[in-house]
Amino acid sequence: MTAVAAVKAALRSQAIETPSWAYGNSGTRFKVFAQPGVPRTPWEKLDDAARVHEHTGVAPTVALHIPWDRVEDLEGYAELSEYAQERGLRLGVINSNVFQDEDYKLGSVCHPDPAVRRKALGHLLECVDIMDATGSRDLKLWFSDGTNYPGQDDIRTRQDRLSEALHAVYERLGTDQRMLLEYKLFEPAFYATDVPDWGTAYAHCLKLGPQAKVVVDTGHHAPGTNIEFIVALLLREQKLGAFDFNSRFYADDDLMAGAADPFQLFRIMYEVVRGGGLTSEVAFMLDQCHNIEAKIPAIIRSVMNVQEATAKALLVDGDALHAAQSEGDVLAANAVLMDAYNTDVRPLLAQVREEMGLAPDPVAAYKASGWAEKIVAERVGGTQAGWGA
Ligand code: LRH
Ligand code: MN
Ligand code: MN
Repeated sequence: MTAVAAVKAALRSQAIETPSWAYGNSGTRFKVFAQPGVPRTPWEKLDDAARVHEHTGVAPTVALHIPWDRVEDLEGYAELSEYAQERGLRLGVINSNVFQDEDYKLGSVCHPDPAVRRKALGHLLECVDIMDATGSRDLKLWFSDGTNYPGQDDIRTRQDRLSEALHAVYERLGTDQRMLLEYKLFEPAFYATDVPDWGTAYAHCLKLGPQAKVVVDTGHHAPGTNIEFIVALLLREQKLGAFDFNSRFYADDDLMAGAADPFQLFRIMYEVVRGGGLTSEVAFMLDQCHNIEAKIPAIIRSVMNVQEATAKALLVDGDALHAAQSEGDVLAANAVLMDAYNTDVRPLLAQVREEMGLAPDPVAAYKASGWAEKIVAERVGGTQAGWGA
């Protein structure tokens, strides 16, 4: 296989997971600008996700968020999974949610009250039941737990409580299932977050075992953090389970992946390629909200941005880079990386799409499809994603 053929093959087999909540209305805490035609049910979210996959060819799975995508019972989830399959999709990561109930004011699995901890654990275990019904491999855990004031609760005891809950969930996993632990620097807790960084997540996952992996949400770091270093390290330790891709300018902005800093996304994807992470062992998810822009084309654009970063990463001339690095030629090594980054990969990706039987420009194809007009006409009273409002 020629080098270009190998790059194309890798791009064809790439899979980017879209989040159900990106299809619904969302906003900031100041205002939700509702858009006409947004999905009213999880089923309709899948209808929209099918459009994204139809035009990009690389977005075959959809992440659910429970309870935002709650259906009646476990049979309902199995039906939802069948519905997805009928549309050429599969249900992906199940995202748990222990951050929106009144009871969770002082935390969920780290709460001082054992009754609240039991309730939170009950939800996490219910999510594994849902994974059994949907056939999902991964459970994603993000905890809003933390404290706002020094002395508010005992930092170490909270780690013990966290560990206890994580172990209980781990025990419940089937042999083919995994749990993914997501960290976030701050928010909603402002003094001490219980899983604030990759190190904390990694330490817990290491103790749990091989089915526990870390999620890197690109919006969850302090400004200036070298995220690609974290990616390289986690891959090296076989502990990188997934990405939540999005862009940030300030905090957890959840803007379109690759919009704020495409160079950072390229550097991350380079480490993924370098570390052999471009496989199904790493779930490449988007975790974003589209507050003011049209949602479906924004999701398509985000998928394309991840593809472009991946294509550039795949184009890095490994031999030339290695030679320059071995010789200690700083400028030459940097130039090899920059050459790949500065390549316009849009024609290559258009070609890949055409070879897959797709239109070369997915956004234009979506606009021409009439789907946007159809959903506005047919769907009245769309739902809120449940996040950021
Ligand atoms: C938390 C987070 C986490 C949630 C999602 C909606 O900030 O990144 O992944 O599940 O947002
Ligand atoms: Mn996230
Ligand atoms: Mn987030």
